Amino acid sequence: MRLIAISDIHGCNAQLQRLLEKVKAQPEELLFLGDYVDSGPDSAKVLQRIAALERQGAAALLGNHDALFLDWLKGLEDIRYYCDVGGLNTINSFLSLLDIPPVDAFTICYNSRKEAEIRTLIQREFAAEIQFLATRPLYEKRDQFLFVHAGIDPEKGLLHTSKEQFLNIRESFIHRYQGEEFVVFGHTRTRRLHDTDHIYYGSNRVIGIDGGCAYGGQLNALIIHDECDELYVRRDEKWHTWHEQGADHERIIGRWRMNEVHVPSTSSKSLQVP
Ligand SMILES: [Mn+2]
Repeated sequence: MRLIAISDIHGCNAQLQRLLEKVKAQPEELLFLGDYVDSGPDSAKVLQRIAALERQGAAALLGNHDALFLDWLKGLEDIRYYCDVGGLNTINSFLSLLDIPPVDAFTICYNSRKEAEIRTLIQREFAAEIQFLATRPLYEKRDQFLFVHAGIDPEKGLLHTSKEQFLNIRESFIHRYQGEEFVVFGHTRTRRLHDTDHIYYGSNRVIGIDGGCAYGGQLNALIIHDECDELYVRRDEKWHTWHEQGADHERIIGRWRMNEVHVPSTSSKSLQVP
């Protein structure tokens, strides 16, 4: 079975739909690494799509933005901060599913009665989606791969990583992780790690996949079968494939193969998209 990881969709429902059409995955092959909401235009639809796939067998983790949205719904997050990090589009994506016109930032930020009204409405009308989000796990293990939103504590390891670290850790994990398992993560845009939106294969067995789709980048799918492939859609919705043959990639896949009982063929083809 293949494993297909996708992260940081951030309301980019059109790109997600195209990526899924091209990947042609079975639901149980899919792992979503969180941050379904905020910034992009269609957070509510993304959430409904992910919840449906999860019911069919996909894995779906919690991201820090998903946690922020839940906190705002519980009255634990300041609306001005939440709007600053893309939350207004999330709120309006839910209102639009109810055929309610969008609320502007000024109204929701400075009219607490209106804010409470909208919060109550979303809680009532989207109880199933909110319950889905509130029950997302923080990590998923498959064979020698660990899937997380942001990373794990590089010193203490998986079992002693706090929720805060699972959702928010960056450089200290990415550069100092030295564990045996491959860790697939989102959250930190790969452009910050290697100057492109493609998947980042660190020589220390970390694989970053956040292509920054909601910020003008691309939505990546890491496809793990007998080797790692990448399929992606850029925000302009044009399709490309890309198959890294660089040194880090070869090294990391080499290590993975050494640990595998089944040694895959080296001649397997990457996915080709016309
Ligand atoms: Mn994140």
